[in-house]
Amino acid sequence: MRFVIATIFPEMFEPVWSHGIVSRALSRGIITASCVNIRDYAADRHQMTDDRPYGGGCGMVMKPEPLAGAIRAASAAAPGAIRILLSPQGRVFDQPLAAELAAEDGLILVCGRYEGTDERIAKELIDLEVSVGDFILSGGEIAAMLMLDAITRLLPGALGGAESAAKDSFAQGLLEHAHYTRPRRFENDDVPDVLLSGDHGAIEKWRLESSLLRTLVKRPDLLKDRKMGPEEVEVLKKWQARLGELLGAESG
Ligand code: 9D3
Repeated sequence: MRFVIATIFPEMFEPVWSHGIVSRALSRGIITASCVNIRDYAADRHQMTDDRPYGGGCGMVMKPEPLAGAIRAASAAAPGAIRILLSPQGRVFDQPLAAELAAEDGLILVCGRYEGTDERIAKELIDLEVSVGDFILSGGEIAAMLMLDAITRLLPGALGGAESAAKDSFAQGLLEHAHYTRPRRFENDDVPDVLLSGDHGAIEKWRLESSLLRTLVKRPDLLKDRKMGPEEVEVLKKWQARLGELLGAESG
């Protein structure tokens, strides 16, 4: 996967290139990454990248010429790459979109600043607009970093264990089960016995139950349109019965 970032703040990405999974994917040749500085394509003496909005109003708008120059330079560096504008008006980024984008050869991530980008950029030079959620950021850079991380970890060989990404509970639409490590007793709180039993069948069952109950309590929206397997139905039926007994005792 080839990533090219168009930004006025390429230095913001330096810690991303030099840490963790993205850094390892770079050194393994799983991804390549470069930045195009939008300011380098500004024509005037002061290299301005913003200007006042036509029609008036407060705030500044990103000028079209430097952005167009930067996007064309990025496209030349990554022919065939999908050109993505990070924008609050885009399709909301989620795991399925991360998986779709991970299948591409190249991604150009265009980071806006100021109140917005000149409309003619999105119309002519952008294939897809992406938002990372319903909250207000100061620009596209942090959104681009988030996408870089989520997409890179899906690429073959990027993670330690071969199947780590596929096994991620979130990839299966559930939250992760609870995790424990040493010590066995921490501040008078013990690790569940089943995890020390060595019974791998029982451990898998406990983990599925932990995943399902956490999802039911913390993120019921995730269970809503998800088709469940027979083991999952069994676990939830068991809890349904337990709650039924409790409520029966309460009302009776
Ligand atoms: C104060 C200006 N806003 C009116 C409510 C409009 C606005 C313009 C520019 C809001 C945010 C931004 C900068 N944001 C991004 O570039 C951005 C973003 C975001 O703010 N939220 C979620 N995803 C993204 S991707 C890029």
